[in-house]
Amino acid sequence: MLRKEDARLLRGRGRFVDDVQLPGMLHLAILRSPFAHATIVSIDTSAAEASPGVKAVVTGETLKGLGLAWMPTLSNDVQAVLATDKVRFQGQEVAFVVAEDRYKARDALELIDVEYDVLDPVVDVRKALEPDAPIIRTDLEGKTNNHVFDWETGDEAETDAVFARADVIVKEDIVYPRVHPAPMETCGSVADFDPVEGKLKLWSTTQAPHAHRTLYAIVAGLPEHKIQVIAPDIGGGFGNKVPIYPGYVLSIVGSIVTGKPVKWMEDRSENLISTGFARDYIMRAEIAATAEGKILGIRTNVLADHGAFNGTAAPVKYPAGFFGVFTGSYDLEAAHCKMTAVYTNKAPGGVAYACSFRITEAVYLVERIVDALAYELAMDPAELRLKNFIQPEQFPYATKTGWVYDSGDYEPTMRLAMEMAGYDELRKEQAEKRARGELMGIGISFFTEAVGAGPRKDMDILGLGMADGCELRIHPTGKAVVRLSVKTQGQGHETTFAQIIAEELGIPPDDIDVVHGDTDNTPFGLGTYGSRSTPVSGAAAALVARKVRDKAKLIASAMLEVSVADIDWVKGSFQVKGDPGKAVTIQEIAFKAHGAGDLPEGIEGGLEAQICYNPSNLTYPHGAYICVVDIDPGTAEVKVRRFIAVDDCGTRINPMIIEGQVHGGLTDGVGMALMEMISFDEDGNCLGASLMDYLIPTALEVPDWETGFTVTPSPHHPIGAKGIGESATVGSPPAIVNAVVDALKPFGIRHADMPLTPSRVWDAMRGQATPP
Ligand code: MCN
Ligand code: CUM
Repeated sequence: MLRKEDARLLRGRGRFVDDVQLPGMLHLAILRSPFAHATIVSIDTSAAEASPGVKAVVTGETLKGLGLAWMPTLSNDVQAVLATDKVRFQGQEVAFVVAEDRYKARDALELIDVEYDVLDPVVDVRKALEPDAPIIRTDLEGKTNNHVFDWETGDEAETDAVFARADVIVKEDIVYPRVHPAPMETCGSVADFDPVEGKLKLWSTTQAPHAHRTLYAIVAGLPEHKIQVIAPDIGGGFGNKVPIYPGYVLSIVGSIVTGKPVKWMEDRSENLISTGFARDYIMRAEIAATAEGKILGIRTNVLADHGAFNGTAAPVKYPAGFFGVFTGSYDLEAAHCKMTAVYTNKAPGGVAYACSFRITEAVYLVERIVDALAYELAMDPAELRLKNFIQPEQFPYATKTGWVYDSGDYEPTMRLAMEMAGYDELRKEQAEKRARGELMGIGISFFTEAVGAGPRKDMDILGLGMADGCELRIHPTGKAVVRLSVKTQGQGHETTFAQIIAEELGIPPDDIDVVHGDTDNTPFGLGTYGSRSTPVSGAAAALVARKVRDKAKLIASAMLEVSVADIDWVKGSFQVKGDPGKAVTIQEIAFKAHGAGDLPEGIEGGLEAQICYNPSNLTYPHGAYICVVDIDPGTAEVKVRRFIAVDDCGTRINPMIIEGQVHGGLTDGVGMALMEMISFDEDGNCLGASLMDYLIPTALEVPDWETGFTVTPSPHHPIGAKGIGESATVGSPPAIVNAVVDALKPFGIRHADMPLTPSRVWDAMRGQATPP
């Protein structure tokens, strides 16, 4: 089925936050810190206030008076809305101007005079905990270092024991650099506070409208029923639109202060330097195995750069997200991880860019170190993986770090990818080319993801349990409206959720309207991230439709004048058993439910239902990726020649949409593996503040993707579906890096860090790998 939303999006009729125009609307611009770390000595706003068209200039001091200078983050830390004491990263919010138009607001920013006293910044994460490191979070009482948290999973003693009896141990330092999701639409909001009604309407770029509304209620002390959060069309989220940014809060303050609607829309540089980054994990990985290549254990030590505020958006009990699945798709005897997270003078964030809550980092770690092991054992990396897979009869499989994989059948997925690639032929071609001095590499990655957070007993964000509501109403003529708590950012929910209902009820998908992204008109739920929409809300949609069908059955039995036990559900209608000619369609039942005459005793009129779905476990999609690269020995440029991706997301709802999700994620992978990285100079200046410096892939850098699939349904999901939205972003970077490292094998190279730009590959070829 083609995407329903494309009728409007392809004709330029989408309605994004920046399309919202309200009568009398004013525009907000934010003054940001030019320094990574500096004390604010004074701020003079008088010239800005006198600038033409300016309606308000607000600093942190003003917010302090209102008790709004600080706000909670999604990770139990606090973040400055506007800096009061000092600035902690370049690009941090210092003051804002509200003016008649965007240009006047921006011009007035230049007139704000801030005197800073520059402090030494903490830029190198490895030095953040040194005793003489400057202390960033002086706002936290008694804080005498830059430590955020320590976290540990698995069993250290058990892991040490398997390492002690291993024949081979391979150790590698692996860096997953700081990257940025860079959605096409940047973040923004329009706030409209009505002082008479006391009601706030907030259009904003949010992936989680309900969670945001509850937090605004708690932070600002506004009554929750007087806040309406609307996420209209979103031009890509990729996790960038999960956190609450100071800009959203400032537009609310701006509207309250001026009594007018206020729009804030950040530009590309603001987005790149100040909103939620991704990754930034420095990982020491060790793998232990027998001489025959049976993997015994993995251990890792991670140093995590969280920036100036801990603004990660992970379930409360999971400060490192779902990094705990770093044991991957392998049946190990023991595993252990120790992590330390620190503050640095950089923008906050951490969970974004299709990471499945940090599974990107976990999969990169395990798939890289398994390849390093194959290198040491002189074993084929495909063979090594096949030898160590968790076997189908072991599911549900409890990992050594406490996760229960719901289902999986890895070998067929791997074999299909190898067959599509022509793996043996490729190895032959490579051997011939190597003999001629040509650099060709073949890289494999095999991943298992954990997506679909909750269940609520284990998972919550700031105390809000991770479950999702769904409401379904069938109109008298048999058309329907379904209301979701999740929010699409391009994934095609208006199509796929209609398909789920259609499949359950036999109503054509075009007859089903999907309403989402408006807290006044949808049931409560935690929103879209971690590829949880299909695993959680998709389950809710199937179950709410079944609830409607159960009621329809009672009405059908009365209409057909037979007992409930004597009717069957067949494709959109209830039929009398053994007499298919006697039947009523769901549309006829819907009319009866609203129509003249009596309904059976105890049955209320109408045909609708509502549900809140709390998943019993996550879903665990998997996939096998094979990448073929050629490296130009003269320029060290890497060309991805072929990429084979076989994904297993259980039951597939819309194959075309899945294909699109996979293509997008693979393109992300090429970006991260070969060109993307946010870097800083020693003063903490962000060097990736525009798309001239922060490179993202285009059609020129990507091959024609070759995709395939296997289907291993989730046993606990009502339709057996698992998530797919982040699989390819998670799975592809290691395949590409493994391919590049494989191509460089003649140089004796076992590891090289992303992004594998020509200069890094060049240095690696010359045995002088650059420190990351
Ligand atoms: N789908 C399907 N069959 C399945 C699983 C999924 O047809 N077995 C369909 C779904 O119905 C949905 C799409 O594939 O239309 C993605 O579903 P799912 O895996 O449930 O992921 P979400 O809808 O929760 O999307 C979130 C995920 C995340 S977390 C990021 S980050 C990301 C991604 O989706 N951001 C995206 N893909 C994106 N795609 C676009 N275009 N824009 C983004 O911002
Ligand atoms: Cu980790 S990015 Mo998505 O979960 O919105």
